[in-house]
Amino acid sequence: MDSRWLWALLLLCLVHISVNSVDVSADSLPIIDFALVGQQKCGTSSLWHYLRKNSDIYPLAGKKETYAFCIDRAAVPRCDNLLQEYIDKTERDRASERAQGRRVYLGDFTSTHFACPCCPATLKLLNPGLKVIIMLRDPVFRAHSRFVEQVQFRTLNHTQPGQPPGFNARANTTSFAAYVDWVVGQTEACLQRARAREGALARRLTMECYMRDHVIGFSVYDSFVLNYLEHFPDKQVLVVYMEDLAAEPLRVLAQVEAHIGVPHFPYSADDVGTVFNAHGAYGWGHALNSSHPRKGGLEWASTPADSNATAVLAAVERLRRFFAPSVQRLFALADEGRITRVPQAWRAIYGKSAMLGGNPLAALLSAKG
Ligand SMILES: *[C@@H]1O[C@H](CO)[C@@H](O)[C@H](O)[C@H]1NC(C)=O
Ligand SMILES: *[C@@H]1O[C@H](CO)[C@@H](O)[C@H](O)[C@H]1NC(C)=O
Ligand SMILES: *[C@@H]1O[C@H](CO)[C@@H](O)[C@H](O)[C@H]1NC(C)=O
Ligand SMILES: CC(=O)N[C@H]1CO[C@H](CO)[C@@H](O)[C@@H]1O
Repeated sequence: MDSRWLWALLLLCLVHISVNSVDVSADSLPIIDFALVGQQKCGTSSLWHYLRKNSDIYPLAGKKETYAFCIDRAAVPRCDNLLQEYIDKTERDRASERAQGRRVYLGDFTSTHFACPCCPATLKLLNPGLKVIIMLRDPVFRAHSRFVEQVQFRTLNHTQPGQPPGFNARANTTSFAAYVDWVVGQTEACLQRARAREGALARRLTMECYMRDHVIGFSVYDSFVLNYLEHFPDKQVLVVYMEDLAAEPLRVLAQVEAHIGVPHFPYSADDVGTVFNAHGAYGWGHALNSSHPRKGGLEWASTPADSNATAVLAAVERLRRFFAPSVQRLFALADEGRITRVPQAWRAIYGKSAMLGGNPLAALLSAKG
């Protein structure tokens, strides 16, 4: 036989072996493997950057924030976007993996899909076996962090075109204390109307109240966590905490990888030494490196309009009392083994006995001077 034929035969065999070593045919893989759904300002950017070291993980469309079913600063999600367009994107990504003969774990990284009543049902349509990841952070610190960011971006009172206004839209202030007064008042009035209804409608209206403010409402986690748990079995929903990611990044990364089912990547200490979008340093060019001490999410950049420390502390205490019932419902979910154990520090701030005493956040904040 002509040697060219032999070579061709050999090549065919090799191609056959490599194609069959990993089953990457389109219909054997889910449309999407996992979704990191949020919450904003809870360390999702850091987690995203760390996970990108693992080449078996691929973010949908190669980016963070697809905003597929809910955009930023929107009081209403858009789960009625064309699903075929979403599927087309995933198929393009799958095709490029296939070209490399690799089984890549495709994930949607969008931090606005958490505070979104219709998102779990939509994501479940795409993959009933979806692995969901939720990142949370101390709610008062998250709210303050989002406030500082929005003041810095000058977008606090912005509303997306065509959207009903959030409570933020009329908050023409750059003072955190004034903002808390305004939004907590609005939210409480909204909740009172929601609670006059019953069952699923009351739960839905409650979520709508929280959706109307991405600074304070988005820090009320329990109803959004429960919304995901209503649509997916508990074991498909992993809750992780920014405080834990800061304290033990390697352990949390291993936990997330095991949840996705992706092979573990051996991250080095350097890989996880960078904190993204930390206060006052937004954008990729401003990542804080490991020479900055980690505070585990308890960063507090003061706002110029808040020179009255007494007023700030009063606002913080009002928020702590506003968030406590929601945080206590997370404690209950954790105690029942339905979600990951909540950071111990949260119990000292929002636990039932902590609520009987003075504000433990006051000491924390004045220590920061
Ligand atoms: C937003 O607030 C700023 C002041 O902080 C004000 O100048 C601007 O007009 C406001 N925009 C809207 C849309 O209310
Ligand atoms: C980390 O940041 C500090 C201060 O911004 C800078 O001086 C240092 O060169 C940075 N180190 C690395 C490894 O980027
Ligand atoms: C600071 O805020 C407190 C509480 O809101 C208020 O009672 C006090 O008058 C304020 N002080 C000044 C100097 O504005
Ligand atoms: C919510 C709020 O503080 N609104 C204020 C916006 O500014 C006008 C006057 O400029 C006040 O009258 C509103 O109370």
